[in-house]
Amino acid sequence: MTLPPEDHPRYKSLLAREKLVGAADVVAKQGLIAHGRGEAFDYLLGERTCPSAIIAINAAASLIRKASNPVISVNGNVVALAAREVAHLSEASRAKVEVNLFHRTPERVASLVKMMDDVGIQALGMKPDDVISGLSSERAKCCSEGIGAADVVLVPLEDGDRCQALINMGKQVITIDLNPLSRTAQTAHVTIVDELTRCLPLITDAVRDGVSVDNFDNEKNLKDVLQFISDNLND
Ligand code: PTJ
Repeated sequence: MTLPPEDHPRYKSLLAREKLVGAADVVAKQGLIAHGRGEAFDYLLGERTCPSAIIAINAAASLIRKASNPVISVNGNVVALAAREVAHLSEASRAKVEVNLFHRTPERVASLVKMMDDVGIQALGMKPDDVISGLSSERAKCCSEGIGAADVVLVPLEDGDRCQALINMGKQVITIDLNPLSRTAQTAHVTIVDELTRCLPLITDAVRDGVSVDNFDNEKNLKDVLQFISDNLND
């Protein structure tokens, strides 16, 4: 990995790109396209965590805290960008971590499980023995002790169809997606419109602080995000 100079005005952004490119064996090529889309939306947000995201972060932390069997589902982008942040959230919440891939190959799953192992997390995913019903993609393959048994699932950088399938199975779904208009963002119970590496530590802090939220309206929250973007553009 070629590290960008720390005084570069776009250091964080360049570092994220280097991490993804440097992990070319585990990040799907399509994941680079997904990242570029995320970057564009982050510009519109002013590359900061907006107030509506904080509300969603607290709602997510509350759901994870109160869950009997929370699971963090990770893909190539998530592990390449934020393995350590995922590990911290898993440790704080006792949520299991499962590698669940759209572009699934045994080699990619094994490498991603190894990367999570390197940060102290024994991730599930190597031996799928269950399915997410209603999905025809490879992403249907999951583990009975992970996503299969989960009551709350955090699915960052989701590709769309799985969110609805998990909801149809009766699970509470939290997503992290910089695009407030994506199908996943519009479908999840809690959508955090924020950058992955920026919001994961905030969710972990909120879990540690014992945050409890009773009323959360995802539709209203997404409208507020769009208003925030619009105000941002007008300023
Ligand atoms: O690793 P695999 O095989 O499971 O493949 C994963 C990808 C990323 C290819 C797959 O999930 C995919 O195609 O995702 P999409 O449909 O492009 O959706 C990803 C969403 O995440 C988009 O709406 C992006 O705006 C958003 N996004 C990208 N990078 C970030 C992000 N959101 C938050 N933080 C980011 N860093």
